[in-house]
Amino acid sequence: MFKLFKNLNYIWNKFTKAGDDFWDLLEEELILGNISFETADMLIARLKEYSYKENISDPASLKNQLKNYILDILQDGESNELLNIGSPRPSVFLIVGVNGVGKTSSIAKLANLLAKSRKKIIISAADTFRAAAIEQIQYFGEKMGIEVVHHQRFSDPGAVVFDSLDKAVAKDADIVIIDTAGRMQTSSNLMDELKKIKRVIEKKIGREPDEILLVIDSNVGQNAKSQAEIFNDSIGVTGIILTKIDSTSKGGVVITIKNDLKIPIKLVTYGEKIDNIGYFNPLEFVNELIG
Ligand SMILES: Nc1nc2c(ncn2[C@@H]2O[C@H](COP(=O)(O)OP(=O)(O)O)[C@@H](O)[C@H]2O)c(=O)[nH]1
Ligand SMILES: [Mg+2]
Repeated sequence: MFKLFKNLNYIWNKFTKAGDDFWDLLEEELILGNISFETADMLIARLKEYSYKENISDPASLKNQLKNYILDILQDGESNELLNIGSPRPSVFLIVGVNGVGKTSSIAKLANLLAKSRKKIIISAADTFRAAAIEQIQYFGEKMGIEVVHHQRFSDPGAVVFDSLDKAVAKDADIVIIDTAGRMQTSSNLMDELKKIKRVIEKKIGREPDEILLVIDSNVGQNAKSQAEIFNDSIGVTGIILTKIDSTSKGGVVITIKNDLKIPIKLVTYGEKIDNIGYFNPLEFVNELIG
């Protein structure tokens, strides 16, 4: 696949039998891979219990069992990695996240991915705050032949979304993908704006957005959890887009986000090219992470 998380392969080869050094090093590496202290602790405790109960201490078997425990977390719950696309049309995806995490570029990638499966997409340029955000998405739209609905800079994002949803109905679009701002004067300002956008959507389509996808930069590490908490508490998050996994060895935080907040990871991006995006695959992820 692609370079992903810090590979733990060396640990399984370094020891012939699990002892204190093995457990300490394994826990340390999990935490360095940005699995939170609590989650790493829980995984190690489960694995130790298994080891003692079953009297199994060879690293290869423990490695497989650890993979199972992580898969348990990632595959837990009714929510899967698939995007909620369907009727009634159009499906509405709201894309949120702090500045610079990769919202706008992920939207271009996602639009391109969905357009390939013959979905008619409208992009809504509702980040009216950041300089050049509108031009950035317009540029992608023109290149991909996807319509971008936009207003002037500093105009009301709610009005852009309102127009985008009208346009989607008029053009019989399948999916509307909404870009949003990542930075305001204060974080409560940003959350208020996102809540307002959400209300505009709800009024217009008579239901919640079909997806509220939080974009997380895999390089930010443990801070990602508090970002997820803030967005989830304010507007509700249905899934994560994990970006920039080509440039990190710290992707383990998504295990914590899934374990603690029950938010599934839906998509990953792994480069700046338009097709550097894929649906999240838990098994692939665990194999990359654990070796
Ligand atoms: N290497 C790499 N860079 C990325 C990826 N996704 C986004 N970027 C870069 O991150 C920067 C910020 O992206 P942007 O979409 O403007 O972030 P936004 O502020 O959240 O909209 C840009 O330079 C992107 O090219 C990725 O998967 N891999
Ligand atoms: Mg942007």
